Formats: sequence, C-alpha cells, structure tokens
Amino acid sequence: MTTLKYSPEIQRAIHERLPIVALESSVIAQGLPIPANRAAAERMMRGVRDAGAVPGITAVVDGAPTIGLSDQELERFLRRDGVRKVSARDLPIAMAQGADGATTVAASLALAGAAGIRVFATGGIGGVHREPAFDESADLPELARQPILVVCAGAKSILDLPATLERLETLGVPVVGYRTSELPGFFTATTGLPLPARAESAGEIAEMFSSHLALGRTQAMLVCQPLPDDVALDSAEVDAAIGRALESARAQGVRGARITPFLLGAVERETGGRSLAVNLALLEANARLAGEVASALANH
Ligand code: PSU
Ligand code: MN
Repeated sequence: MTTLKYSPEIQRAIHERLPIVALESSVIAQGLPIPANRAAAERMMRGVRDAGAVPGITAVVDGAPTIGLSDQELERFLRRDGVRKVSARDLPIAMAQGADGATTVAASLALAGAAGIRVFATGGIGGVHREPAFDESADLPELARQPILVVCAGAKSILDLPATLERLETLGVPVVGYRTSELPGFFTATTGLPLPARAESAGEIAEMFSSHLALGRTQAMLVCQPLPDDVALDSAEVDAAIGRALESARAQGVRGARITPFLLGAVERETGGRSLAVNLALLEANARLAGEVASALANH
C-alpha cells in the first residue's frame, strides 16, 4: 500500500507506542451540518485526549491516505469544499485522482488497519438499510475485515436494526454492550434488542479484545455505548421523524451514498435540531470510552 501519511503527533505516538484512537471524517464533512461539525471534531479529539490517548482523524488529503490532520487540513474538511464521501472501495480512486476524501467508518477502518491502529470511535456505524432493498453499508464487511475495537452508539436508527445485528453475527463480529444489555438506538438509549455480551468497564473491554486478538480473530469487536437517559431522545418521536425522513427520501429518489447524510439531515429538521445535540454528545462519549480502552490496552 502507498505509505500512509501521519501527522507529527501520530508519528510520535506510533514510535513511542502511545495509545491511539482513530476517528472518522465523513461525520464531519457529510454527516453533520456546519458549524456543528467543528464542535464534533473538537469534542471527539478532546474526549480521546481526556482519556490519555492520541486522536487521529483519518481522511484522504490531496490523494494521500492520512491519519492525523493538521489544523489547515481539518479546516478544509470542516469547510467541505470539494470533499467527497469515501467508503473503503473508493480509497484507491480518491488517491489516484489526488482528491480530498472524508472517510466513512469502512474507509477509516481500512486506513487504521493498514497503520496497525487497534482502536476506533464513531457515532453510529452503517448497517442494513430498511429501504431500498439490498442497500447495506460497506461498514459491515469492513468490520469483518479489520481486527479493531470499534466504539459506537449502535447503528444509526434510520437502519433496519434487527437485520444489522443478524449480519454482524454472520460476519463473526462480537457485539458488546457497555453497561447495557440492549442495543442502543443511537438517538435513543434502548431498542429492546438484546445483545450477546455486556461489559462494565474499559478494563473489561480491553480484556475481551485482548482475548479476541490472542485467538488471531480477524474481525472488529463492536462496543455499543448508550447515551444517558436525560440526553437521549424519546423513541416514539424518533420513529415518527425517521418515518417522515424515509418518505421524503423515497419521494425525492435519494439513493446510494447520499441516503445516509440525507436521512440524518431530515431527522435533524424533524426533531427541531435536538438530534444534533444528541449526536455531538454521543460522539464525545464514544471517543472518551475508546480512549480509555486504548489506554487500558497499552497497559496490558
Ligand atoms: N454516523 C453519524 N453520521 C454520519 C455517519 C455515521 O452520526 O455521517 C456516516 C459514517 O461515516 C458511516 C456512514 O460510516 O455514515 C455510512 O454511510 P453508508 O450507509 O453510505 O455506508
Ligand atoms: Mn449504501
């Protein structure tokens, strides 16, 4: 693979074997509106640092697959001019074309895996869409390919969650609830869908992940952290908002890579922007937990 480009801070962290947490950039350049995307980037990085780890946002910068953005590079991705959404399969094309690409979970895992980084945080992973039929995020097969600990708040609630959990089982990806026995619903704390495993601390997660790696397992391990009840949105309200968002996607013929940003934007309008505050809170909380697990792994 073309050599990855590292920021000086990530370079040093690799050299000194400091705990590193990789972060995605699609949520910054496509998933969240300006200026909330800046708050998201800052809060994710602060969360990782508070836990004693080094954050590295992944992206394709001028065609270079990169871990750790400089301030100027981050500004470009926050302004999002000419920044395309890049999933795993799009990486070589963005590289050959010298493009700026914001990486989804799938593409970020591919870059983190190539760099040997073992911990990653995001908001919600992609999964099996409710419609159109057969639209399944490339996040799922990439989770099956990279032995990385992934902290999320579940799959985005715009998805078919039971089908997404079944696919994760088929792919051999362990799914662990952090202080919960249920799959969190991203905007909501619960979904009623039971999870196969539960952990109470970052140390316990690190222990599970170490066993996973010791076995030579090649998949990711997914840790799902629910939002505290007082921050989470009401399920009925979110369901109704998603129903209306799906209807407008259908009416406007939105498909393919555009569907996820479209639905997230529609839910935000439907909830009067409250989903946005929730999204920022869970991004920070997930980054912090990922930092704690990375630190625990480094002391293992
Ligand atoms: N979660 C969010 N906002 C986002 C995404 C996730 O809160 O923008 C992005 C992630 O980058 C995820 C991608 O990998 O959406 C999934 O897109 P698709 O369904 O096209 O694979
Ligand atoms: Mn898709």
